[in-house]
Amino acid sequence: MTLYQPFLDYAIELLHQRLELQPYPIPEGFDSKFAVVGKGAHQSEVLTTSHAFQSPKLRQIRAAHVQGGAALQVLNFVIFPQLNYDLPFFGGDLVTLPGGHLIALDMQPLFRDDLDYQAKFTQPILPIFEKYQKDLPWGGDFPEEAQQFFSPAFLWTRSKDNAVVETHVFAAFKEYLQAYLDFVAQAEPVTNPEKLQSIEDAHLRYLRYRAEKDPARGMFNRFYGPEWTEEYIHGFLFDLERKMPIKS
Ligand code: DBV
Repeated sequence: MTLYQPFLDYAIELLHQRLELQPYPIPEGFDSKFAVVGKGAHQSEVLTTSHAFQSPKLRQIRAAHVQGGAALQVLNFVIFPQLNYDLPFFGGDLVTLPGGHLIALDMQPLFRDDLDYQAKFTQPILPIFEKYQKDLPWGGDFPEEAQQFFSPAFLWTRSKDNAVVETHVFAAFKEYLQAYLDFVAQAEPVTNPEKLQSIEDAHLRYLRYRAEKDPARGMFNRFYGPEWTEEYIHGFLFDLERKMPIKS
C-alpha cells in the first residue's frame, strides 16, 4: 500500500455511490507506465497508473497515480465538468518528494472574481477550509500566475510528516470531494448561449494553463521520455481541446 492509494480507493468508491459512473477512455499505452530510473544503488522503479470516469454532468474525472517508493508519490486528481454546467473543477495535487509532502486541494472556480459565483461555490466550502487551517497551515509561495485559478478555499500546505497526510489531509480530501458531489447533485444545465461561451472560455483558459505549466512535465520527461509525456499531458491529463468539436 502506498501513501495515496487509500485516497484513490475512497474517491472511486464514493463516485460509484453518488454518480451514474461510466468509464472514460484512456488512450492506449497510457493506462499504466513503468520505468526503472537511476543507476546502480540509486536505481528505482516508477509506476504511473491512470484512472478515468465520466458521468452525465462530469465530462472527465481522472487521476494520475505515480508510485516510485517512499520519497516519490503523487496523486493528481481532477474533475472536469461538462461544458453546459457552471460547476468548478475539483483539483487535487497530492505530491510527495524527497523534501516532503506538498498538498493542493481546491474547487477551482470558472469565474474567480464573480461574487455570485463565489457565493454559490466558495462560501459553502469555507467552513471546511477553516476547520483544516489549524492542522494544514498555508504552504507559502506558489506561482503567481496560478493564483487566478484558485478559490479563497484553496487548501495549500507543506508537511514532512506522513501522519499529517494520513489523517488531516485524508479527512480534508474526503470532505472536499463530498461537498463537490453535493454541488454536482444540485447543478442545473446552463442554456444561455453567452453563458455557455463564457464557460467554454474558462475551461480552455484553465486547461491551456495546466497543460503548459504542468509541474510534473520534468519528472515525466526523465522517467518516460518527452514523446510519451507530451502525449500523456495533451491526450489524457488535459485533453479538452482534443475532444472539442471543430467549429466552422
Ligand atoms: N501536477 C499536475 C499533474 C501532476 C502533478 C498532472 C501527474 O498538474 C504533480 C502529476 N505537482 C506535481 C509535482 C509537483 C507539483 C507541484 C510532481 C512538484 C514539482 C517539483 O517541485 O518538481 C498545484 N502543484 C505543484 C505546485 C503547485 C501545484 C502550486 C508547486 C509549484 C510548482 O512547482 O509549480 N495544481 C497545481 C497547480 C495548479 C493546480 C500549479 C494550477 C491551476 O491545480
